[in-house]
Amino acid sequence: MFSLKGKIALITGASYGIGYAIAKGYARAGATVVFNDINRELVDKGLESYRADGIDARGYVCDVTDEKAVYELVATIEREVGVIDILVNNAGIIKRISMCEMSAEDFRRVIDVDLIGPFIMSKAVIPSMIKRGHGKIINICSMMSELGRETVSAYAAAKGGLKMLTRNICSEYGQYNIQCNGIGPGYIATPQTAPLREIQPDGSRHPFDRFIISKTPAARWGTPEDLIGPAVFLASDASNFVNGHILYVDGGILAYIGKQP
Ligand code: NAP
Ligand code: GCO
Repeated sequence: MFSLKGKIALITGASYGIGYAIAKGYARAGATVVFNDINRELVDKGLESYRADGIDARGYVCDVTDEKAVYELVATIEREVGVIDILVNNAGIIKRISMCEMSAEDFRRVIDVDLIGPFIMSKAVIPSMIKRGHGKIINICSMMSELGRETVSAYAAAKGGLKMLTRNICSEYGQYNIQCNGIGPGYIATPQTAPLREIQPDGSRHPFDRFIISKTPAARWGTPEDLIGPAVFLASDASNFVNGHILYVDGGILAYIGKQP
């Protein structure tokens, strides 16, 4: 029931990082992997990585916030590869700026990519899922779907909204055997969090790095590979009665008050 054989999976923003790891896991589980990224350079870089990993992935350039381009992308994939069975809304950005210093334009851009992008991608694939009688949508949420912190107001608002969009897609389309769930990664070692793990000039670990280690019962940062099993589960028949759920893959952060300093 965990096999993805015969399924076509589209993972957005999957040239590297979490999206790439999930796509690799899907390929290993038997799926045909399709991905998009924001420019040709990233798509080509991604294709090279997939080839090196022995994965025959298809890559397309598409900005998830461009509604016309998204509908063209889905139509092209349906023509060239087949109907999308699994959509992972992974593409995302973060801008770490204190709220009162943040422009409305910057705030809007984060909401655009992290929340409106998944909205557009989901509504572009749902009609064919309804016709097929099944579909899986997995939204990559965040700890910030539940918690706030300084400088991530736009990102937290987007990821909190993405949690509720997940529940609403479940509510509106569950009757068509479409399951829409979220994965809430904890703090994962990818380029997006590299600034939070930079070694300090004196050679010590970044204060935020030490802080996350103290807040995580697993006492380590997650890796993109930690997300593969949960992502395969939510894309497979094993989760056909799981809907509207946010599966936190955070090493226990959300359960833990944190180690006494
Ligand atoms: P990331 O840098 O956020 O990767 C996101 C990918 O999406 C990049 O390839 C990025 O391209 C692409 N992208 C950005 N805007 C796009 C757009 N408008 N259209 C299409 N693609 C776009 O790295 P990540 O850490 O692997 O994050 C992946 C997802 O997990 C994101 O949604 C992130 O919010 C979420 N997440 C990350 C963590 C973590 O600790 N790393 C934890 C929880 C959730 P560019 O390289 O050009 O930006
Ligand atoms: C931050 C981090 C987090 C992670 C992730 C945690 O600045 O706090 O970037 O937001 O990206 O979303 O789940």
